[in-house]
Amino acid sequence: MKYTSVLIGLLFVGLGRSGGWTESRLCGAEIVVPVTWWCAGDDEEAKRNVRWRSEKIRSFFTPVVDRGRVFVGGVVRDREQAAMVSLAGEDGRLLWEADHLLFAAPALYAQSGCSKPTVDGDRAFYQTQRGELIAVDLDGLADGNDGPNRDEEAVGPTGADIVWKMDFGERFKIFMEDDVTAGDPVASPVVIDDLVIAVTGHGKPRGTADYDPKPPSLVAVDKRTGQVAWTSNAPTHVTYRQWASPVAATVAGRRVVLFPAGDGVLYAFEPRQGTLLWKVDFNEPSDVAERRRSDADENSLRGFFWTAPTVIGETAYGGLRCEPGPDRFKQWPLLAIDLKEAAAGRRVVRWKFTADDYYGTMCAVAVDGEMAYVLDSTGWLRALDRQTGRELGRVDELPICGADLTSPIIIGRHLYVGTDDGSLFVFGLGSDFPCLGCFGLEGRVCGTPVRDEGTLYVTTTRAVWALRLPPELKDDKPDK
Ligand SMILES: [Ca+2]
Ligand SMILES: [Ca+2]
Repeated sequence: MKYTSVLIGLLFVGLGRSGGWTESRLCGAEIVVPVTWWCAGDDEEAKRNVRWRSEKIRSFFTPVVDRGRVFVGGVVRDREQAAMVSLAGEDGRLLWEADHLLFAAPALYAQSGCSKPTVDGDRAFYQTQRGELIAVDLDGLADGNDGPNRDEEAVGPTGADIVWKMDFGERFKIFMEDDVTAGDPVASPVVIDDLVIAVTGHGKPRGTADYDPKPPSLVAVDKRTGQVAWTSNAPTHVTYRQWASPVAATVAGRRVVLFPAGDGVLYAFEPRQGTLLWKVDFNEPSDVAERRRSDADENSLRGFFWTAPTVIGETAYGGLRCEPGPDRFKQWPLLAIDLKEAAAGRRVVRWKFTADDYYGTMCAVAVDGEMAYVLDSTGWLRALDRQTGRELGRVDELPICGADLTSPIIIGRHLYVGTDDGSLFVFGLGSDFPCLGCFGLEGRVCGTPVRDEGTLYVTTTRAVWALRLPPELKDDKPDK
């Protein structure tokens, strides 16, 4: 099922506003939270909790805060245009806006727009839903027109300064569906030294075996000029498409860029030259064999990365899922894979989590010193022992209703989880992870929140929010 059709099928009931203790009833779910910080509306309570909100852009992705500015990729003008915007951290006013064409698609499908940007120095790099890689000047045109690209489409004080851009479809003939693809996630590039490394999104028509192995899936570009440094056309076959972001890591003393690919294999490249160093398959061989015995078609044999695995030290935590649509093989395990062993050519699974009621995840795993927190595709939030993968605690039935984009994230000493009904839940850490409260927003909360001093920035499919951190959430530990 596409994200978009998930969205259509939702019944938004929302949180009941009834003072102190609050019940949320959505899709049969009930959760009791000790306090709700109401943020929607114009009343005194919302004014107390909200520094500002901007309806300039709607976003599925996480914002980035840099030197007092908030950068958000999404869609604008009732989803008619993809855009990257820069908002002032103090009041949310628009500093600049870069507009990009969307695939010609029904407006409802046009949700993903532009990716989460990656900020490096005075530049941001991001990708569009149409398969473009864009470099933009954080200061906009206010400090002049920078870079080889001088053909700015927007002029005036809020025009964006595009430094360079590359169209993967035009340049490499990658395959991208059009109207259906419009609702898919968009990968974010990673910057390593002078190179921007990006996943092109190359895929194949849904439900077919028709994959062209020639176009590259991973491209490294000089961050100053936009010139191609190297490309890789690994993998040679994909399950569907590729939208998990690359990850910079150090494994066995060597810097690598990890590419979570469309065949469920994690590829490690030397970042300067693009030499493939090693790879490790996240598909369990026994699972693939079992699916083959069950007469699975070729597109159901192997899962692919819906999101990048979480790399902590030399362990990668993550799981795979199959092609969107009815999935006969729902029990995709969550794995902790030893990357140091992988670099030595050995596939060592440190632990594998499965359960009769665990159907896999499409989200990133949040990991701290003790626990790995995973939000599964039925809306259950579980705390697993980071060393063994044993389940130590869970919260049943968060009002997710098939949420497939929101990842849990640890900020300071708290775990944040956004849901489809406009709630942002906050939990304490540990195996019992008690619910501490909930922000009541509007729109789906799909990107993870970002904290900057006493402000929490959150994007939803309705607005960008700058929230005042309640005193009970201010902690004394630095952010992780
Ligand atoms: Ca400029
Ligand atoms: Ca320019």
